[in-house]
Amino acid sequence: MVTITLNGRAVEVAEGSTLLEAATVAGVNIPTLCYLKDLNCIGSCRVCLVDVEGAGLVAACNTAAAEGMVARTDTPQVAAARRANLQAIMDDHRALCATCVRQDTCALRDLASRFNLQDAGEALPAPKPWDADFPLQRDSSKCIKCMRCVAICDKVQHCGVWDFTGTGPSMKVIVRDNLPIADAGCALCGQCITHCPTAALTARDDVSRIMDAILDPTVETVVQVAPAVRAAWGEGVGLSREAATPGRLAAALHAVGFDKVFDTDFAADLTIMEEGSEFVEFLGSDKPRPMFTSCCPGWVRFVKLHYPQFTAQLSSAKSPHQMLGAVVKNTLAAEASEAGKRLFVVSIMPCVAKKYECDVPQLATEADADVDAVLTVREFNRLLRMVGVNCANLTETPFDNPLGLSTGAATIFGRTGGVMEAALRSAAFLITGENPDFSVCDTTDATPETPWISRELTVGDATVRIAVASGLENTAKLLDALESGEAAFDFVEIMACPGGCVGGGGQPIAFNCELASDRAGVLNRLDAGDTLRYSHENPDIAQLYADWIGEPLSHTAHEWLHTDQEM
Ligand code: HC0
Ligand code: SF4
Repeated sequence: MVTITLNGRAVEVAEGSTLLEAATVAGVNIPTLCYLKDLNCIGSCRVCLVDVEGAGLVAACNTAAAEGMVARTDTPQVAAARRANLQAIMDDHRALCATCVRQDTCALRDLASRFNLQDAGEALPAPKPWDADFPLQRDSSKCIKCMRCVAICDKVQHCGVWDFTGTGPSMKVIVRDNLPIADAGCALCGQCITHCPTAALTARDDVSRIMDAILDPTVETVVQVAPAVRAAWGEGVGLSREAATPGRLAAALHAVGFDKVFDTDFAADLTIMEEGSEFVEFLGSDKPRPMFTSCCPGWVRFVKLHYPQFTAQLSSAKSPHQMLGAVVKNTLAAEASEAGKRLFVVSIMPCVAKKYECDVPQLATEADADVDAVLTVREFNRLLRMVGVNCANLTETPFDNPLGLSTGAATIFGRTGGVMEAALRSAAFLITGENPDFSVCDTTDATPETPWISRELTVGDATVRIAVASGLENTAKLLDALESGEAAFDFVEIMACPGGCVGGGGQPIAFNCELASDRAGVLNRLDAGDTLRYSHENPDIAQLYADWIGEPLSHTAHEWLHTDQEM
């Protein structure tokens, strides 16, 4: 341990701590822009300056706290130096705050107001054009060169999409090798968006398309919400975790004007029926191990772009929201058409890659594209604010039926390990005829910090080796271990975003605050409190099979719910 004096008070911290970490221990706030814990401690924004006796002004994020050091954060000189550095950043930032999608969550705007800055670079030139169709959008005139996107994409997500050229004032963040973004190996996880302090990186905005559909009298709008949305949607509209219930979420979706409000959780149960049955067949086959889950489109893009040798091992099951879209388009179109309408399916997702997934042509069925448009949770929050929905006053309502009832197994899809846990609950039943104990399938120890977790389970006569990973750097480590033979599994769940969809790139943004595990707790509590906790016990799923699909892996199931991953 070392002891320093910070603002006149003794603070004891672990050896190797930075001044910024020491300040956190002492409860002293130091503003930051470029700092990203353990990933980007480069002191480039110079907003975290502190005054160290004998050394002068230094960046707190990359200066070690040394024994006997005396430092101050609370002098007018420190404030003036931070303010001057902020002004320089602001002068080079095209500040269009009035219409900016990040106006409530911009770390630069927050500090500009806190440091009483008067002028900004509104008059700067517009940026170079960007691929307007790509789900990840960039406005280089808002980039403050903090390098957080470079760090997160390279060190956490293994994609290395971002790079920089030049030095000093002419330094610029660019797409690696100046490639078009569509060719740069981007998995579309959206982590660079949620870790950008400004609106330099955003998701493509599809709110206007959805408004047009809602207002069109010839369109019947059908909306569905992903498992992880229920854990986070309230953050963007000021609702506490307790108030942001699934019932209030369903009411909010009706309030913005959607005609039918269904739940992706229903289709998560359907996915388990299909993928669980596929896995039981796979176990009895001599196909190469392991089988991988395929419901996360960031992961599917990543494997196809970076580890194509594993593509053939993806489950053929479509992701739940694509399955729900296919079921809606195949079972409800006739009724809508009799009423003179066409169906328009919208998915509210914690994810940016789903915007790409819904446009993949081979996922369409004969009836139509499964899903017509995807909104992130942030866009949904904007829609709620635009329509003026007072979410706190909404009376809770159930999701519409028959595609609205779900089990706790489906709810936990939204956190890392949840798909595996839900699949094991039902695969064990399919093999033994009995429901397994929940503790046998428990994956709650899967975290973004562990490269992967693994188990060896006995199911009937079979031994099943499973692994779960989230975050694409962790995923790359696992794939490398599988390739070298250092690890061997039968079934592997991958989620591209650290912590799974709860930490998704389409979730509400909280600067320098990782909320995935807190949100996972919401899903775990919903699962524990559910009367139905096994996908195969969802009565409406049984009805869907009886009325339309026959049985898992039937011809219709293949037509509607599966795809050829190698296409
Ligand atoms: Fe997920 Fe999904 S669990 S990918 O994280 O499988 O986005 O929440 O909707 O489709 O259900 C995201 C979340 C989903 C899908 C589900 C899967
Ligand atoms: Fe990298 Fe993900 Fe951003 Fe793509 S979306 S550039 S993979 S962090």
